[in-house]
Amino acid sequence: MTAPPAAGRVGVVVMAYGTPATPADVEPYYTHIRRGRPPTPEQLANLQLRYDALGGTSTLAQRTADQIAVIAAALEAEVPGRFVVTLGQKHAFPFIEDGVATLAAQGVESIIGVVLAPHYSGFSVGEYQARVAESAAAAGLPATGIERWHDLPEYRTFLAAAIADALPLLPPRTEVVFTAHSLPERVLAGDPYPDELRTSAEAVAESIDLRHRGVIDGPASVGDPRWSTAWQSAGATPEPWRGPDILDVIRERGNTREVAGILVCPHGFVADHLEVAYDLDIEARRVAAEAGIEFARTRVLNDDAYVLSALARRIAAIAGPVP
Ligand code: FEC
Repeated sequence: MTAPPAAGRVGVVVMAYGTPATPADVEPYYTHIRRGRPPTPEQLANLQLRYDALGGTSTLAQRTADQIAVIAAALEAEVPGRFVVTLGQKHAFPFIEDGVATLAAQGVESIIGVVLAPHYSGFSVGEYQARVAESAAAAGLPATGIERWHDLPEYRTFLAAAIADALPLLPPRTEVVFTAHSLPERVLAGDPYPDELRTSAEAVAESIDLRHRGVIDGPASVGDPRWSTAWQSAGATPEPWRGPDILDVIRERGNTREVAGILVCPHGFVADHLEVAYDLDIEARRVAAEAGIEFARTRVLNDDAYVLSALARRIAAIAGPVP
C-alpha cells in the first residue's frame, strides 16, 4: 500500500553493483551484466571459480548493507525523520527500479540517487542515475543525484591514511599504484572517468608527498616512494580496454627490477568485493610473487563512518532546507 506523501520527505536510493546471493545465482547475474546475453560455459566456469575462491559468494551484499546502514544513520542524525533510505542494485535484486518503487510507496516527495562508486563514468554512474531518473519519472517524482564524490576531503584523507599505514610494511623501494575498474576504449571517448581517477590519485599522492614515477629518473630510492596509476579487472571481450593493466605493470616492474614492492590502492572501489578480494588479493598477489616483488593493497572504505557521514552530509545538502 502506498503511504500518503509526507511534506518534505526525501527518498534516497543508495546504489551498488550487486552480487549473486547464492552460487546458483551466478549465471543469471552474469547474464544480466552481459545485458541479457548468457555467458559461454567457459566464461561461467571461470567466474564460478573466482567466487569459489572466496568461499562461494562475495562479501559485497553484506558490505553494501553495512554502508547503507551507516549512511541512513548519519542522515537521520543530520535531519531527524526527513530521509527514507533504501538499496537499489545495478545487476541483482533489489534492482534500482525496485528501490525507487519502495521509496515511492513510502510517500516520499522526491528522490536522490547516490552510487557507491566515487568517480563518474557515463557507462557506470551515468547508467545508474539514468535508471533512477526513468523510474522516478514513472512514479511521478522529481529526481536528482550525486554524480561523483571522490572529491570529498574525507575520502582523500581516508585513502592517504590507508597508504601511509601500509607503506612501512613494504620494502623501501615501493611503488604505490592507484587502480580502478577498466572500461572499453569505445565508451571512454569524451568520458571524464580517466581524468577524475587521475586527479583524485594525484591529490592523495601529493598530500603524503609521493612523487609521480614519471618525474623520477632511474630506479626508486630509499625514502622516495613513487606513485602511478593502472587499471584492473578488464572484461574478457575482444575489444580494447583501457590500460595498462595492473598485472602487466607488476610483470614489467619485475622485469626491470625497478622496484622491490608494489602497494595497490584500489581507489575506484569502496568494498572488498570480488574485484578486490580476488583480482587483487589472489591474482595480483600471485603475479607479484612470480615477478619477485612484494605486494600489498590498502584497506578499502567498507563501512567507514568518517567518510560515509561526509557523503550523507552531501546528500542532505542536495536535499536543501526542510520546507
Ligand atoms: O563482488 C561481486 O560479486 C561483484 C563485484 C563487481 C564490482 C564491479 C564493478 C564495476 N564493474 C564495472 C564494469 C564492468 C564491465 C563489465 C563487467 C563485468 C563484470 C563481471 C563481474 C563483475 N563485473 Fe563489473 N564489477 C563486479 C563484478 N564490469 C563478475 C563479469 C565477469 C567479468 O568480466 O569479470 C563487462 C560487461 C560485459 O561483458 O559486457 C564493463 C565498473 C565497475 C565500478 C563501478 C561500479 O561499482 O559500478 C565500471 C564491484
